[in-house]
Amino acid sequence: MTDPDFSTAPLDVVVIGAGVAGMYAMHRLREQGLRVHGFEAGSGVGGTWYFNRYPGARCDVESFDYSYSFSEELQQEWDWSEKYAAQPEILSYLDHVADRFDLRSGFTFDTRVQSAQFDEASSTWRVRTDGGHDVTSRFVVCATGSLSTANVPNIAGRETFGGEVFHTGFWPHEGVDFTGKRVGVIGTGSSGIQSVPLIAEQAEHLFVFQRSANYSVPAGNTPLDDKRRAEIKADYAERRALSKRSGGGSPFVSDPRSALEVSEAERNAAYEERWKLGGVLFAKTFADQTSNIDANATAAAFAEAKIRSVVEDQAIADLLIPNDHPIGTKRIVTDTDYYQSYNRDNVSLVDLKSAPIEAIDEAGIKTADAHYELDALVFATGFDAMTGALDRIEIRGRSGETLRENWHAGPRTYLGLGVHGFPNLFIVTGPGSPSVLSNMILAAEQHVDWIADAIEHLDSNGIDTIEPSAEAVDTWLEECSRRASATLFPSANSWYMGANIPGKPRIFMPFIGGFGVYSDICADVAAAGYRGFELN
Ligand code: N01
Repeated sequence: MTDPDFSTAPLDVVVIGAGVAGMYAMHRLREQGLRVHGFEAGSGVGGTWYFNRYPGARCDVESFDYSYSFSEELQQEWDWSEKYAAQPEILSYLDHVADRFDLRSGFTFDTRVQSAQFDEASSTWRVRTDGGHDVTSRFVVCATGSLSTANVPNIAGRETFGGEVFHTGFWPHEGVDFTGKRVGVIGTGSSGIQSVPLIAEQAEHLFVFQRSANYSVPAGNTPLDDKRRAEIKADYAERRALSKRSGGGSPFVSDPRSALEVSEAERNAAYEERWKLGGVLFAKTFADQTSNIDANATAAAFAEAKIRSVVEDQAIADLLIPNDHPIGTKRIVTDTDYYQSYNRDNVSLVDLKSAPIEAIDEAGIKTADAHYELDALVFATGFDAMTGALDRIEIRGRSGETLRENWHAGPRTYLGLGVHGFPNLFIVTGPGSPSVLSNMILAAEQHVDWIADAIEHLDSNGIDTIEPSAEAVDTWLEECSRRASATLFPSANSWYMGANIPGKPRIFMPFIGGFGVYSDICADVAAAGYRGFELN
């Protein structure tokens, strides 16, 4: 596809990224009559679902909820085959959406934005790419994703490994056949835990290198039949309304009581019900589960018993039971047969807490007490979350300051949407918004709608720029920090806290007050004439 002629006049909007947020931004902003163009590093749409093709990749939000709500026809016509959709089905869905709304024509693919610089005299952004584009635009919408910049730990000798090397977040499109191979997986977050059972089915031997154990709840995935699909579709409006008012963007609410005020029998019955429902919702069985350590301990004990009941060797179960964070304060993983994998003869758990990795060499991994010979190595080591993708673009604001400099002590936004000193730059599901704590598709829609309305407001009032005031950013940071401090989340060494990246400032990045609450705040800000933003 050839690019449009960028030289005739400034674009209205450059969209960075063609994942779920960038795709909707392209649709919504075009519908508003704006001249929009997007750049995407991948060769196709889908973002996370384009890149994360590792075996077992599956969404942990139910498929009917993890889908666009903006088009009633779209949500009625698409048929999900499973309760929790796997990556190939989600990518087909996103490809379908791109075709149906002609979104691909708005993007240049295989192209990474390298820099964006604001010019105060013309109130425009100059955006340059690694494909040689040099484009002027009134607005920039960063739909760059929260988990899109791979973290590959700098382990001594990493480059010397003689076998195949993969990162779960950038999996080969043609798939990988591990048959007959000795495979090492480093990392036991969602990506590692989801891929282990499938790699174990193929590999001659699988070594799972675990630094910290994580809590995982079985997905309880089931096929969806016509009857179930019809039931959900008949009630879609109500389901969406509940999701949009909820804390996490799906139609499930916690029991408002404390886990400690009900009897043990009632509490365990509630946990059992959530456990069967599957996935991360277990963390929200009772309202105080992630704010009261004693309430949390009851959920942790329940999960521990579940792990022990599956894993045959209790010494291995001991290692698989987390002991360094309250349950739910790192994202609970949604798995299929993860713990069962450790009952296989060809799977070994390598405990890095007792014997850390010392080096990678040509033949494999050397820990403090052994050497593991490997044919293939899988880094399931996560991402430089929430700030990584923005950090690698040279974004320069009004005074020439870079976003990187502005965020040197941690990300500073107002509502996660805008940054002081960076007029007309919008971030979708950025730090300071519910983002990764919510259903990312509904969160992206809410943000993009807000951004589109803001641009409409500017255009209909002859206003050139919108930029959060310094005070609004300070106040919002305090608000986010106050809300996070009232929970157990800051006590975990999670990627929410930036703790997985050496040297990254330690700050709880998402807004934890809930998706519904947050949406109301954004609506209220707009209704009050964009309170906290300077309009010029
Ligand atoms: O990454 P992670 P992820 N040596 O950061 C380990 C979403 N997601 O890709 O905990 C040894 O969670 C690290 O150990 P530790 C979801 O939101 C969703 O799995 O730092 N180990 C950890 O075990 C998720 O939370 C789905 O001690 C090292 C692992 O690598 C987020 O993406 C599926 C190491 C990284 O875990 C990220 O998940 C997949 C080192 N030097 C992802 N460095 C769904 O289900 C890191 N580790 C929708």
